[in-house]
Amino acid sequence: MSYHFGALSGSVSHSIQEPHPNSKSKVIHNTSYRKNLFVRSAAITTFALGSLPAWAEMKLNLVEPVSPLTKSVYDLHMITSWLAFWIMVVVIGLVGYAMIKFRKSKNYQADQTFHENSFGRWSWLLVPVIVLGIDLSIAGKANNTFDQVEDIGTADVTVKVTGSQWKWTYDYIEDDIRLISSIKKKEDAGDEYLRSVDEPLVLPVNQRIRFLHTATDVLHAWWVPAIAVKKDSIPGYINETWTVIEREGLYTGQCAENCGTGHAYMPIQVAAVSADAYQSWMAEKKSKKQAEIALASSDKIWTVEEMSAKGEEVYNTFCSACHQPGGEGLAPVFPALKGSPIATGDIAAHLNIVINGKQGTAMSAWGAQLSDLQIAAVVTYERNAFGNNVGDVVQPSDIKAARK
Ligand code: HEC
Ligand SMILES: [Cu+2]
Repeated sequence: MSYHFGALSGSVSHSIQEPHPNSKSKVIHNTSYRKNLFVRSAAITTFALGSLPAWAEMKLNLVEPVSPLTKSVYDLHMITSWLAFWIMVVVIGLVGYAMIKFRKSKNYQADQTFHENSFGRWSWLLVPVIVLGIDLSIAGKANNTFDQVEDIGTADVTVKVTGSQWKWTYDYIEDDIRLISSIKKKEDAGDEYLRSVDEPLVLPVNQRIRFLHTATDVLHAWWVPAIAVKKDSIPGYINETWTVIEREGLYTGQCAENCGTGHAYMPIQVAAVSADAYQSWMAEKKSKKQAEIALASSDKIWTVEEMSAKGEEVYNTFCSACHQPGGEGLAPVFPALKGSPIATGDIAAHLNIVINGKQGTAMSAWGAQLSDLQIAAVVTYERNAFGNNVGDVVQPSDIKAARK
């Protein structure tokens, strides 16, 4: 043991009862080190004070909750953090007190009769009982929160949330409306890049919302800490969460399951609006959809120019992230469409890969996600843009036929 002590304090071997043989001379053995320490702590303090405004900006705590469930998660976090903090204060205080009060240089001797009085005898029992009591009351509170998480009752609005590489698809089950929400491009997002999307999920406040979580390819997790708890999105399974958003606002989150190289590029935004605003937003979405359907099923024969113009929009929304705006692709994973044998060759093969996707690659089956008109438009665009100049036009009726 003695060599161990020696290594730490630079002293020679001695017993606890003996005073430190040369305590005075050993305490301050290196003044330049001390000076150095002083300069360093002064520098750190100056820096810390100088950056006070930055500190005020910095949010150290969890996001402020705005739903009953996230509030109880937040409360749980606060109560455990404060308990841990005060336990730490008491324990460090006691250790510090003991270290100073009973220090070796004062020649203190351990109390040899501690276990003989009643405090010494009962504290061994009491302390664990108190600790266990605190543990159990936290566990009880946590259990209530878990019950609340699983309290899936009827809902006013049901949204199926589907994660895919790398976007979110929202289906409003009752209203049969679908949103596809992707990251907002850097040039449009500015400072909000990686935190903003092109199409936020719109929800009414003070209504009970049910989320059904699933995924099309790999595990994702839809996570908006202010309004809802996090559950995995698993292909082939449906997980359920719920919320009641109590305040209007734009709430931000992100995919919380490492889902591949684009994991960082699938942010989430939820716009919580008043019931009235929600109704009119939904009405507008519906009439837009109605118009799309009418247009897609009309007998209108589209020209190459009309189709390509429409297709450019579709392409820039859904395809350009991988195939790039100029169709040059991103070697080696995302093939170029510019001069691609498929995009300039047989129409049937082109329609096939767009409608059915390609198993085991990032190319998903767009047939399930886009309308006949959208697919006809994007395929026409691909065949005529990027200098492909095939010159043919695909009609919505061709897509209808190709889907069978
Ligand atoms: C997430 C990335 C991604 C997105 C988004 C995407 N694709 Fe693809 N696409 C791929 C990959 C990967 C392939 C190559 C598949 C393979 O290995 O054959 C591919 C292949 C293709 C091909 C065949 C090209 C060739 O020469 O092999 C066409 C055509 C195509 N995609 C069209 C589209 C259209 C239209 C859209 C939008 C509606 C789209 N893609 C969106 C990843 C993507
Ligand atoms: Cu993801």
